[in-house]
Amino acid sequence: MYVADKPYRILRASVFALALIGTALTLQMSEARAQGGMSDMKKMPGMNDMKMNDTKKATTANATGTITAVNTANHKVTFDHGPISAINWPAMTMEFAVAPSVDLAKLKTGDKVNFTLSGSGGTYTVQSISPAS
Ligand SMILES: [Cu+2]
Repeated sequence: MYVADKPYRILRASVFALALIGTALTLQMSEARAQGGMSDMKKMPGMNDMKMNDTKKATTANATGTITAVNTANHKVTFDHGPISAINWPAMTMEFAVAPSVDLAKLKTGDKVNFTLSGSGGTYTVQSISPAS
């Protein structure tokens, strides 16, 4: 009984592992697509451009999400966020670097928040976080 059961369990474990890899790849692809979409997104001249030394345009965006992790040591926060139309991103869970001015001590997992992003290309930094009503 046990011997006959074992190959099945190994097979099931393999299928599960493949499913996980598939999910990871899909997530990476959607992230890449979101980032690729950046290049033809708004290239609005704005005040932010004046602060930038590089040739990329800075974009700011507002987003809403739920905090799923607070990484105080690296000053990063993970959000399960909704679609961010300003930068053409779908809803996803991801970690962001947070500006030093934002106090992470006030934040905790499960908080529903509004937050703002600033950055260019695929790299965005959270500039502010406030409780969502
Ligand atoms: Cu995202």
